[in-house]
Amino acid sequence: MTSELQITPEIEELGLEEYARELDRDGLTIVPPEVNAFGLDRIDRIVERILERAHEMTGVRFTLDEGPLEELEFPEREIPPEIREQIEAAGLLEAVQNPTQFLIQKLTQLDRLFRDLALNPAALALQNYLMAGQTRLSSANCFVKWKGDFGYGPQLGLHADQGATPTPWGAVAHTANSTWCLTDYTLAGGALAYVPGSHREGMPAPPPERVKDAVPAEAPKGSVIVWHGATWHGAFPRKEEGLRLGLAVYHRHAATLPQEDVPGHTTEEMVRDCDNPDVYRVIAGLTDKFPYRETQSEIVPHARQAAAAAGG
Ligand SMILES: O=C(O)CCC(=O)C(=O)O
Ligand SMILES: [Fe+2]
Repeated sequence: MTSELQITPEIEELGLEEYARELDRDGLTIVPPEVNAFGLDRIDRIVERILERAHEMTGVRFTLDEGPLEELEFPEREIPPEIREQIEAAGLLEAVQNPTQFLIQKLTQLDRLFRDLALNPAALALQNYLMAGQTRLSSANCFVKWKGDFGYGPQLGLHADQGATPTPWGAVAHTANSTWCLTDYTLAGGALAYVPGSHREGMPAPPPERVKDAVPAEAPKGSVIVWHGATWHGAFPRKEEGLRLGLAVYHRHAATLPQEDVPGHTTEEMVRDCDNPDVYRVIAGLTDKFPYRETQSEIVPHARQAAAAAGG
């Protein structure tokens, strides 16, 4: 099958053709640290900020080798009985009641390092390839995950991220993910799971039997995993001590709603304090016409000056 997506000048300049072809074929590609060139020194600084923030949010210290140093519990949630039955039938009760991960949100506000990560030219070029040049930020969240046999349950939580947008889907992505591996991604370590080629199925979730087609996205720390919003993915449970940290820079096509109100919370100060203010302004959605924030975004007519003078 030939692609309807066009290789862009940025893809060629950055030598990313093979990654673009893989995205097209499999719906996912892994760009290693030596190709994405973000730099492992900055990845290390990001890991430090994440561990600090995890401590601030939970009151518990985390280390890469040991995970959370104290036992954690989530606030109890009321689940209506009929929903609880559905969750139980899907084999997900344990995942819902005792997850072994949590999310740190709104990271582009926390430190410029996260804005610089979102500006990585290789990751952005692949996002713009998937979205025909119209990529914007949707959210930036870190998945902090530790040992747990259950994870997302027997179905590995397989889903397509662009499930909220209407089908039929086309080649151009409504959303797409650039997840940065802040630690090594391995099968036993709880790597991302995905079904190669599933972006062509055009369905928000696979039928249960397709879990057998899921493979791990194994990658060394500092890699960025880029996948189409239609690609079925989830994750394997982490069987080892320690942490798996995955930083999801989630993108949307300009015509799709963001998860975070990125345009609303991006200040001029944040834009100036990053690697590339002009590009950041665009991906944050600040140069878009919609949604407008002025009371009146279109021009308004008034009585003609000459007529007003003659009449008065
Ligand atoms: O836990 C994971 O690695 C999968 C996360 C996920 O579904 C996503 O980032 O869209
Ligand atoms: Fe997802």
